[in-house]
Amino acid sequence: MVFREPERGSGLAAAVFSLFLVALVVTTVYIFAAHIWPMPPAITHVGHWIDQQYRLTLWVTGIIFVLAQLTLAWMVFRYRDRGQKARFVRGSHVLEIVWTTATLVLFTTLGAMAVRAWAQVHFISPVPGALQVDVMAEQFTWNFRYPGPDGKFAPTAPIYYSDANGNPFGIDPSSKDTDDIVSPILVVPVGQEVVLHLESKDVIHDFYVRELRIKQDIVPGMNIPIHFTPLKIGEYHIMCAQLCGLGHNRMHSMMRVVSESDFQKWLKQQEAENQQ
Ligand SMILES: [Cu+2]
Repeated sequence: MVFREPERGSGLAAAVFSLFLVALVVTTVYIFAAHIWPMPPAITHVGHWIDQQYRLTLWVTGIIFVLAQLTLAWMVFRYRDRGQKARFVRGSHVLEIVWTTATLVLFTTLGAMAVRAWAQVHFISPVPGALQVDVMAEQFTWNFRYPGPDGKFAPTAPIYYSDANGNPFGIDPSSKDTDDIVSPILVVPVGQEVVLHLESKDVIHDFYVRELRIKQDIVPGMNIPIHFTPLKIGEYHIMCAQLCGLGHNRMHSMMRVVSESDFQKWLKQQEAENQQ
């Protein structure tokens, strides 16, 4: 019987793997630091808070990521196989308690700091008198409904849904309230709070406007309100951020933020078209 001495020494493999880890760290940091895919600037106060929170989280987790990966790379090389005998290590309870507690404190603190932005979107009600708009999502279009001059939404029912007849919201034709405005784009006045009531006719869609830093799922059978105050006049893309079928990539509309007077003008125009 021939005993073969096992191969010793893993210098090359350890060096290659350590270098790979270092390259991974450098590439990852570069992707974030170089702002290769920057977000367009936020146009709401809440959007700025969300950006701040995101930057803070990225810095904290980024520093930990870099330190942890570089330590790993160093360990891989430092403790490579040089023919030494392996040793059993029992671990350290103290260390485990320390890093579990540190992680807990870190994430709880980051969470607590995000409460302001989160609460502003999800728990704090919009101001009374905010502009109310109904949003209907369906495969693969968006429609927006304004209450019209009387300030009231007409009653709707699914049996009246008819895109062909220009009634995507299913407004009851027998209703006397016929002044609702239905539009394929969202037009809102700058500096005013807007409440969107999100509804879907068929599958789950997602209302996403990058500049608002809002991304909200729309679930059939639910009416989900979101609110925001746009602070910058301009045109912004509304995208569906939920893979909702074959035409998902076409499910797109625009949000136009205009001055108060332009908004009133637009409403008047829509009302006039309604009466024709
Ligand atoms: Cu969709």
